[in-house]
Amino acid sequence: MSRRDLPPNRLAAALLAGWLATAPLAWGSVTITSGAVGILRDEIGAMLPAGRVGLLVADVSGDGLTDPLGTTLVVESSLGGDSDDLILGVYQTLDLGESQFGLDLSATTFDYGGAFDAGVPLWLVWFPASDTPGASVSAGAAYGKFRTDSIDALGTMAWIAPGDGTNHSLFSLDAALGGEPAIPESAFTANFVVVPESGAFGPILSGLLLLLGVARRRLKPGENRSTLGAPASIR
Ligand SMILES: [Ca+2]
Repeated sequence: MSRRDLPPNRLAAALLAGWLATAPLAWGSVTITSGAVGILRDEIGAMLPAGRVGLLVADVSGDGLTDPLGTTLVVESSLGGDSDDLILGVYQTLDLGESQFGLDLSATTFDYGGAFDAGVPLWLVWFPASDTPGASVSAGAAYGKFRTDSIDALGTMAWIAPGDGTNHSLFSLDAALGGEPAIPESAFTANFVVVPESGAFGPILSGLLLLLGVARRRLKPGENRSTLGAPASIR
């Protein structure tokens, strides 16, 4: 499938967006008039079905993304519930054409304020197991995150907050959807895991301490620790 195979209405919208991008309509907000990302995949590389939740996130401090444990999946919330990573848009996967699933970013509007201004990195974040906007992100869930400084041939912006008062189109597509440059499938795979609640580390830590205790008891004077058969991680 090539970009020529995208549904005519989406292609027309993309072309219109490119024209509108040259004509700022109003100061004080940014509008992504048209955009799409895909094909989005789960942690084993399988294409997501319809309805799975994805986010557009601004990393306001530019220090990377906070772990999303406890994030409420709504606009103006933040990753982890209290971070600089501001949620600008909440979407659900849909058919972008010929049963290729991703997110339609069209009609996303956001305002700058405080430390959030043009130039900060933007991110796509998606949760293969989440199908309910407004719900919270659970411990141990797989998620994906993506951004690039490249501008797709259909787009007018990279994943960087654009100038105030401008309209843009934002596309990042893999080869199956005709991306130029094509995004590798691995970049759209959910390669990250939400960390467990801090309490869940207790049993793991206890196990490690027990293992260290056993190793110490088996150590005789003058004996080399490396001969004790302890796991490589504690040698
Ligand atoms: Ca951040």
